[in-house]
Amino acid sequence: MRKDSSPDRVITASIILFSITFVLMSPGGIGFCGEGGLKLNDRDYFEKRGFNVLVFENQYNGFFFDEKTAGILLIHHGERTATGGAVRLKPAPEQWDQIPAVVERKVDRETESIDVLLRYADFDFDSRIHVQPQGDGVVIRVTLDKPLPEKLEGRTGFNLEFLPSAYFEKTYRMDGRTGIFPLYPSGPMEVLQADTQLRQYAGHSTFDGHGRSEYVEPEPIATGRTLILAPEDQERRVQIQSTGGDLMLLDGRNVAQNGWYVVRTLIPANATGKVVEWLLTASTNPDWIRPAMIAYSQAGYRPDQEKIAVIELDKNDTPPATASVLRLDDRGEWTEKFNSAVSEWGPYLRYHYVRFDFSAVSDSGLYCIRYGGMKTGPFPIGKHVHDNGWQQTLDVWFPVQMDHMFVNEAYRVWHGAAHLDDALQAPVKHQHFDGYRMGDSTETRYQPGERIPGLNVGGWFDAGDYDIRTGSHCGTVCSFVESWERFGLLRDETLVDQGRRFVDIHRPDGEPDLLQQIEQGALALVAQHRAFGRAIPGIIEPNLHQYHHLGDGSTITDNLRYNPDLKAYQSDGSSSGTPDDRWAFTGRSPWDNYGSIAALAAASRALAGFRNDLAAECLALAEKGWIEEHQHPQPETRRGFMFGGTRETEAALQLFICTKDRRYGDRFQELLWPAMEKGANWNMKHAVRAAPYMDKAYRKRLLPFVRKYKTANDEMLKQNPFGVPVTTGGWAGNGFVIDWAVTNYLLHKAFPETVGPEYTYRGLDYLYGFHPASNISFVSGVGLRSKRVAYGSNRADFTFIAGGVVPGILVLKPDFPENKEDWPFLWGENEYVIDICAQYIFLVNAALDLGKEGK
Ligand SMILES: [Ca+2]
Ligand SMILES: [Ca+2]
Ligand SMILES: [Ca+2]
Repeated sequence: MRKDSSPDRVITASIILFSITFVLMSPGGIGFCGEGGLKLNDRDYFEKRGFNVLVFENQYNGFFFDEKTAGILLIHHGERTATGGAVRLKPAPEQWDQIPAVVERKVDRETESIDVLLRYADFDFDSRIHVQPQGDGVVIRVTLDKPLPEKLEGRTGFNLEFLPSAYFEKTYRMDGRTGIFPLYPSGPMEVLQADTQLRQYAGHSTFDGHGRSEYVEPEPIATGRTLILAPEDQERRVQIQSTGGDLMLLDGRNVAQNGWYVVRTLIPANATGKVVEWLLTASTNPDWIRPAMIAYSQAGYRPDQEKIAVIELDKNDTPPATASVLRLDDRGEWTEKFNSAVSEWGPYLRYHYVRFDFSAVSDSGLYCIRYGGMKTGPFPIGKHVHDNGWQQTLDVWFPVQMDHMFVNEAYRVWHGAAHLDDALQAPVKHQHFDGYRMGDSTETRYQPGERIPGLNVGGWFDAGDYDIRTGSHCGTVCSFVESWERFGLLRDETLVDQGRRFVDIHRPDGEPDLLQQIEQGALALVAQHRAFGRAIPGIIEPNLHQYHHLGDGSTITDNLRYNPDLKAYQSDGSSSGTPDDRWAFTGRSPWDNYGSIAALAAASRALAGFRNDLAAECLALAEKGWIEEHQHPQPETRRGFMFGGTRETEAALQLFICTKDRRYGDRFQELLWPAMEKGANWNMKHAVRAAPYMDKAYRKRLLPFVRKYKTANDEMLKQNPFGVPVTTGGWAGNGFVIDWAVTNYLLHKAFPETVGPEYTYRGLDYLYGFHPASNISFVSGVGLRSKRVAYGSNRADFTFIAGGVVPGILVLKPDFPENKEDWPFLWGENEYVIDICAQYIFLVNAALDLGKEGK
């Protein structure tokens, strides 16, 4: 999904919960116990112990369309189990189906109700949703002022989507008929004529008819008036009664693996006033207290580092005053080694927090933390604990992401050589669903649709999708070069053979893997400069029905050059008539071009002595690009621009490091200092990276900013109990935390008297489990318990790619931190991306370097 929207780009996005009128009825005889009804709380959602109903607090933001975080949401015994409650135009809407805009949302404290006015502009169609407590549930009522537009008759309904993984291995009952929720999608389908399909995002289609003019929709797996989900489970039991039309239960996964179980009632034709009314009740445990969560590092701690656990508590919990650390002996017995009072931190989001400082424990060994009746899993303390933290990211995760290569691992093939049919010039005036766009001209010497030679080389699948996104490639290459220059990582566990397009994991080939990855990135960037004389924004599948691909990247296209003389799905063996070749988006972008100039300059240093010809070409292209970009200057309009951050700054610095030419150094400072005045925290990462190459005056000028930065670091402990920057955008913030921790490492190296090592360790601990909501490590395969369900290319199998770093904790408005480990498909929580993974390699090595300071 990844476009340049993640939090170190634009912190936007957010999610609004739509409140629908769920009426929790007294359900009579099925054991819906609870103490009283839902109350509208001061955060504008309906609350009772063990159950919350959020009504469009989180809205569709239009950025990635339906992110399954908007509409009416249910949080049931601490888990978000339902989402997307809204009037929808399909039985099981996919990500790119039309979403309603919220025209108005009114919270009425007098009547304790929430009203939302929704609009589908395409059809000039408005609907109102009213949600109000009733009995011990909510009533959800849909009303229309005007009847459904004719085109929407028979296909418009009120939908609420239940999380499949929350109901796996559970049953349902529809009007007394019982069923088991399907573990794997297998429900009945209906085939419909393509021309009856409602417009999807920008006229694209998610369905590949393969030459047939049709599409499919799921049919109900159960129909009736009263549905009970999970009657056997007090923590998950929800009853929905429809007072009007039938309820239908559908399995959205039949059309899209990231679909949910949908409960829906159709809106009748020619009707106004109340058209749908549900009474929704959830069973609750009146004494429910969410178990305490002890946040700590699953990877363990160095003996000399700060060691803090943050304990997250239900607001109804009464926290014990002390916690202890136990040590495991060789007989398997735990002995208390340390105990101390916990210190109150206070409320943050929806929980209550205390902190437990056990820095005093420093003997090597295996430990756990005990708090109240809880014990954590074991974690090590020792000088070695971070030694292996970065290796799987380089050994496995990056090789798996390599585009244009066949990637093997022992008996397993991850994917074949992909995108050998790259690439065609993208058409003009085109808005792509992954954020790319073309203006009125190609701004190249190529005609729309024309083949561009030489682009089928190098690069990585940018994220859980498969595009070459230039911006993230530049960040990745720069970070790799920084790891190379700072830490000299010679590790060689992977064979990379560019000539044969062959990669073999766990097979050393005598060449450092890091340099081989730098080469992989440089080849893709150089190919763009050869073809266009500059960088372009990226290369991506043209069709939405290709883009949502899951699995082997070599099967997204047919790997045969498009030949317009053949019919679609016809091939002459070397070309085909299927228009599936990727498109190069070629609009002029100083942001991408300067990023590319920076990356090529950096790569030229690392590749010198390894691939001399490529190194020389990288530097020549960077210098030529710099001159040409200045010949027609155009403002950069991306990353951090509001804080004066530009990629020209990065390009100037990298060229200065390469050439020591004062012109670059002067331009760097000319751009940097005004930017520091505008947004020092944003631009500090550039400022500190330059410090080793600049004179004393530079350091002197930087020092006051560094002092302020350090103060801001310490202030973070007032904002949240973890003392790291926790973002609240629609893409969770691990990238931001890593960036911050790395910047602090560089500051510590440059200004050791001002900035200590603790922030770097803290950022790493955060990734490894020292964070809200759960204590899982966000790096797959690193730490005792880590992400085993993530949004990699293999997500349909509910699995992971070792060494990948996920975005982490998404904060749903107003107060719900979430990272689902039983559901891979929430990209804002679980999608690995290349530049963040590269920075993670640097961060672990930074921590290892701190360990060598001999404290
Ligand atoms: Ca992408
Ligand atoms: Ca190697
Ligand atoms: Ca093709």
